[in-house]
Amino acid sequence: MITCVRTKLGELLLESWVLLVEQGWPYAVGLVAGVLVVALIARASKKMDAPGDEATKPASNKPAKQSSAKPVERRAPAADPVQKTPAPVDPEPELAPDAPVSTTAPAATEAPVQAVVQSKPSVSLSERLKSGLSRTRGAFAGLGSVLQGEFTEELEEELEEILLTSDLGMQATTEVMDRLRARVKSEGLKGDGIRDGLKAVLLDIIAPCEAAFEPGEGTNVVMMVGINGAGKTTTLGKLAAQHKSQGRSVTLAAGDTFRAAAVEQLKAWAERADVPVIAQDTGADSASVIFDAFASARAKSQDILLADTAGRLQNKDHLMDELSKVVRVLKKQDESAPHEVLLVLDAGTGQNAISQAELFTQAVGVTGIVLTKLDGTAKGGVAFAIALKFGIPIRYIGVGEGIDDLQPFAAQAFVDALFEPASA
Ligand SMILES: Nc1nc2c(ncn2[C@@H]2O[C@H](COP(=O)(O)OP(=O)(O)OP(=O)(O)O)[C@@H](O)[C@H]2O)c(=O)[nH]1
Ligand SMILES: [Mg+2]
Repeated sequence: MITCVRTKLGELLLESWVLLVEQGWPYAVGLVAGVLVVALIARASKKMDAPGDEATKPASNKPAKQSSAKPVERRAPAADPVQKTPAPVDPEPELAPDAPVSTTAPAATEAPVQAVVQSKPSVSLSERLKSGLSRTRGAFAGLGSVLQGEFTEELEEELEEILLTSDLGMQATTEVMDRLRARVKSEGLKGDGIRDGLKAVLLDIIAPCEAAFEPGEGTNVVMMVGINGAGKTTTLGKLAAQHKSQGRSVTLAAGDTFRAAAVEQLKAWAERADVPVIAQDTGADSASVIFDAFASARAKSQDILLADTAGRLQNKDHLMDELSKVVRVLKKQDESAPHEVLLVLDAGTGQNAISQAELFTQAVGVTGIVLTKLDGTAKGGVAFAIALKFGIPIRYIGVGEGIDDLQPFAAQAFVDALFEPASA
């Protein structure tokens, strides 16, 4: 626009020069006055355009710029739907400085837990156990179509395959088949009778493992051991809540000093279960943390000290030695400590659980087993293999990530769940 006005002025000045020559000065003066007026208008319009001189910017740009500025957004957070996106972001930076280093850890662990807890009212624990065993159940429930008539060689083969695919392992499968064969022979079982016979054989094997831990006098130390990610800390949190609800005083010991954020994870569980936790920094000596925690818990006459430990592979000798050291130092305070060593087994790890049970028992004398993640795709068969080989009590079953998702092991319910029809 400015360029256009300037061109016009040039033309007018030229015309006034021509008039001065051809018509005399009065005409020329009149024209020059007109030119001056046009020049003033042009100057004024140039000032208005000045902020960027981008002639393409419409006048409406200014209000638009203001509406996208932050102060405007903060003033009316609810009115503008676009501002709902930044709204949830705001609390995070506010929270972050409050908590030390690992604020994100408890937040991350809390989210899924809450989700599971919220979904609970509609699904009972036994329902979740049944659905947790759905793979195994699928295989066992299919027995109906297999078990018809006589106990033939073909049927034996099919049964063997079902047991193997349900994670019983070769040794336990052979034992189960031998016992079943003997029953079929002595009782003349056929069809559905063979199914009931199998159920009875499995129950015979697993029933002796149904034994609850009964805390004794004084402070009972319960130590959680197992491989990485088996569910030790989660189970510990659930246990804290259970003991507390049964009227016991509980303290937690943050013995996993290896994994960054492990302490924060435990603190989050302590908060949820509303129990105190004794912790030191990551990298501290696990044995000394648990030793100190035991001394403190005894001084405060606590009923239960739940000690977390770092996950470790059972075949890493130096890591297993560290665990043995925890037991050794605890015994310096109380020869009967630890009163319970809970091996936490992810039910989905299959036959590797046998090796875990063997090597953890050698290192720290496992006194009880927790089978976790039975609400997932785990097959329950490994429980029978462990029962046959070690006879260690199975104390609990983990059927979810929520604080209440820990069931005392009940052999009959466990076996029944394996045989539940898929539609149940
Ligand atoms: N679905 C389901 N998830 C579980 C169960 N128990 C634990 N988990 C989940 O398994 C994951 C690992 O659990 P943790 O308790 O941290 O395992 P950990 O043995 O303490 O792991 P490390 O300390 O790393 O050795 C988490 O996401 C838990 O929520 C369970 O019974 N069911
Ligand atoms: Mg842990």
